[in-house]
Amino acid sequence: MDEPDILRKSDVLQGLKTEVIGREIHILRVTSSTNTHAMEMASDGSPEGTVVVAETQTGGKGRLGRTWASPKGNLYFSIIFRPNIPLRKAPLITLMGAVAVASTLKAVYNVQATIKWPNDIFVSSKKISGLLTEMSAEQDRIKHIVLGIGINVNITLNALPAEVRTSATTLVEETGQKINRKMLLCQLLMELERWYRIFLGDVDCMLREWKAFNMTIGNRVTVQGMGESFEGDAVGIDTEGRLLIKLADGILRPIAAGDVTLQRGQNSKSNPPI
Ligand code: BT5
Repeated sequence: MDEPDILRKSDVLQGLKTEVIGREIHILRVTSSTNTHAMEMASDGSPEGTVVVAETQTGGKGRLGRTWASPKGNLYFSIIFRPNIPLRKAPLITLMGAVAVASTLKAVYNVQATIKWPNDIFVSSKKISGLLTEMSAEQDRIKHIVLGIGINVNITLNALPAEVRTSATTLVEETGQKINRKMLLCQLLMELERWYRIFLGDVDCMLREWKAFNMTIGNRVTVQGMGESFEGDAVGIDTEGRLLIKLADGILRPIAAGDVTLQRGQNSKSNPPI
């Protein structure tokens, strides 16, 4: 007999009102990483909008070699994009995805989600979702981008490794209700399609929404990465999605990658560096 809460392709397709994203969808019981799977499919020619979902991942990936704990009961999925945009704009796909996740959580579950640059979604100062973007490019041309999204949904926090448990939350925890994962997945894919369209036509509109959800700008931060660490004030975001840090001498330094830790107590304990 089927497990009651298993995602089925026919159910998802029935609930999905999109034109591109998820029209080709692969739902797996288990894979090492939906991102790795989708990157392989993209290299083999799978079309834009192809989605790979897994009930659990044995090697869920975070950024910079970190891991994403992937017990059953959450959502783990990756989407193939083939945008006709300059390479330097590729990081904006992560921001676009974060806007879609945060706005779905707000619109459907009335959960106040905030985005921590570049790829974390927080609720009640705890991490509920992380995004991982991977890309294949040649010279200045993007071949494909895979956007992977993990969201903690119906698990109990005990299902997460001890070191993550205190800094993580789940949708069931935040809403007090067991979540229909099929509906959540459909809503997310529809919102992703909406924001992907907006992003392609009007980056500024997407960035305005990102700013409305963000928790990073306006804070003093420590930036780590590229073998250095420094402090500054996060004052804005540029049109390539780089975080603008104002240094002590007043100079603005754009950050394309790295770990940002917020100071002034906000999440500084519960929030591991991204
Ligand atoms: C991320 O990395 O947050 C990106 C996570 C992307 C996961 C999705 S799932 C579908 C797709 N397939 C993949 O293989 N990956 C993507 P980062 O910013 O590096 O954060 C990783 C850190 O988050 C870890 O070092 C832990 O501290 C914490 N963490 C790990 N699992 C977590 C979880 N389930 N909930 C909350 N925090 C977690």
